[in-house]
Amino acid sequence: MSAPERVLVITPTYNELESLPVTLARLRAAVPWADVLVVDDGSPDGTGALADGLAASDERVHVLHRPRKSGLGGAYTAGFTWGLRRGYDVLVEMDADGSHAPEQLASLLAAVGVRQAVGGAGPAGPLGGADLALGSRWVPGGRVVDWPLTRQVLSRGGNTWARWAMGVPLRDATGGFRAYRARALQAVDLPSVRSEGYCYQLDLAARVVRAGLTVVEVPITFTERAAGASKMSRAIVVEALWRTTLWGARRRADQLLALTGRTRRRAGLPR
Ligand SMILES: Nc1nc2c(ncn2[C@@H]2O[C@H](COP(=O)(O)OP(=O)(O)OP(=O)(O)O)[C@@H](O)[C@H]2O)c(=O)[nH]1
Ligand SMILES: [Mg+2]
Repeated sequence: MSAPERVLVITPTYNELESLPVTLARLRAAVPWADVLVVDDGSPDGTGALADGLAASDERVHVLHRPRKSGLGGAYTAGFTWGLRRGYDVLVEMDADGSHAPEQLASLLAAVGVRQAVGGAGPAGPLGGADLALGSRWVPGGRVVDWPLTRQVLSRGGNTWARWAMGVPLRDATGGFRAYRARALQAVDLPSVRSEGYCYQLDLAARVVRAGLTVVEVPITFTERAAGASKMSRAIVVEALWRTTLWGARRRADQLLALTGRTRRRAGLPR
């Protein structure tokens, strides 16, 4: 009988004093066998100290402190690196602000084949699921609650644009509620990822697809945060726009070069 799989839920925080304890309590109740890593960027409101307090009384909770606010992408890369070094089988991204329902985590875990997530009958160990499961707002069954129309339009529009520019057939590649098999993260070459914000999510999903691994989208209900302030900014949107445009232009140029090469070869000309 194989050992149960080890799951690490990574939750980045910046000024989430009100939200973090609620989110962690829900998570520990929903998936008590998963470990948690809070990655705090020196939150001035004391979220880091609060997380240390929670970790002191719960051996499944861990905290990684970074000195200052350095972006969501870097926080996740630091968390993934921490988890991969410790041999976790599955690494999950989940926001602290309550937008991602811990009660829906089991369906993401089931999609990457974690047997504990489907009731634990039979031997533990991989069921042969996907390499990456994306929590998706924009597939049938997916929903958003209390999210302003402007944000919905931005998210849907951004995903449509990214799908076209990057050629990645995903409905919601910018979301931050997802479960990776360790092998998917090992395939993406984390140290070379430069993107932040939404772009980080897109970048990683595209890299997993291009590595030839399997990505599935699982419907989720995304709920607007009840407390604290959003860290979403114009800079994050602008970054996503210029990076996807650049990636898209490169992809089209590569396609064009490949096409020209094929045509010249067929005509018997040197390339
Ligand atoms: N460690 C760290 N966490 C961050 C940083 N920026 C945002 N976060 C956390 O990442 C999660 C998502 O950030 P949000 O502010 O909710 O941004 P968002 O979900 O993209 O936007 P909203 O839909 O407006 O909430 C939250 O748990 C934040 O506290 C950062 O620079 N460092
Ligand atoms: Mg949020």
